[in-house]
Amino acid sequence: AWREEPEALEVELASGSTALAEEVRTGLVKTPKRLSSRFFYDAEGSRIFQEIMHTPEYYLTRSEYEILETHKTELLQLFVADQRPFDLVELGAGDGLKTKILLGFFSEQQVDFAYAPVDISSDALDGLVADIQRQWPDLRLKPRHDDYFNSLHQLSAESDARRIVLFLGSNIGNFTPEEALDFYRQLHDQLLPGDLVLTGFDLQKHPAVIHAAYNDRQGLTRAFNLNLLRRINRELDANFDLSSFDHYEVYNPETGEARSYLVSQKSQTVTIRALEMTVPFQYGEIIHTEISRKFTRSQIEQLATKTGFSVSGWFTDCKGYFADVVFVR
Ligand code: AVI
Repeated sequence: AWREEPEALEVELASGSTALAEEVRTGLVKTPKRLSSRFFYDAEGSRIFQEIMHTPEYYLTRSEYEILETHKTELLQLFVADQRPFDLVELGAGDGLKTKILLGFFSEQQVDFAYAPVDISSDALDGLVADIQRQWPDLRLKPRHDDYFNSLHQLSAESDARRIVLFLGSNIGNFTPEEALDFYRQLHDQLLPGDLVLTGFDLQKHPAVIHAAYNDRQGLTRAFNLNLLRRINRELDANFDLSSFDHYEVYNPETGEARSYLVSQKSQTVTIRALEMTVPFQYGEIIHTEISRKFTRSQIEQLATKTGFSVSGWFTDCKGYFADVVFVR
């Protein structure tokens, strides 16, 4: 339904829909059409993602949880090896569920460290900080509501603690190969020799296992993908009919890429009022929305060496589905 109040729209556009507007303006005129998965995470998208992490098919979260629980002592040994206090800097902290395994253990062991969660969403960050203060009142916290690299820069200006960067949950898999290289190059620029990066990588495995993780039976991944259209309707005053788009995912074991699409189920035209734009769709036409890349060990090692790091720790779950890998600068 159209909204009649232009003022309300202006306020919304001013308060953060600009990046989405730019993405929609440029992405929906490309062939094939595309929208970045960066825009999945409005309040509803973040809520659905939390539910996906609990589905039987989405093994990634459980695998990483197992790794951190099983290997927390070895991880701590790596983190304190040079006898310095450290800042545990978590990029894209979200609800910090897995990180709490480490925070609880390090607190119990009276380790000298501070936790610096970094998230662009202040809602997620405020919730996490309140939660941690309640659970571990003595834990030193340095939350940063900012861009990843600005935050790292500020943290290094404030103290000379060793920096240990956490980038968990296979978030790295949502980058293109070029973006992933660029990400580690920028980390390399911000860090000092001896600093560490712990990344969660989803590994290549039987394609059927991966395919199922992005096609859960409850339809949550479908709802997650379609929610992007709902967000565009709300924030850019568009009229996507959600019932005439479907979710489709393919996993290609040759490239290690799971790709998600929205598929138009009929020939239709969508109007995006805030952009004064109409977008025609053919029957069966797709919008590419997400890449979730799965890695081999040698790809991960190459990523480290190409960007000036070396691999100093490699931890997997008992099925070998997922790896938490420590890079040293
Ligand atoms: C956040 N990211 C690592 C998830 C993934 O597996 O690519 C997002 C997701 N997309 C569909 N299900 C979960």
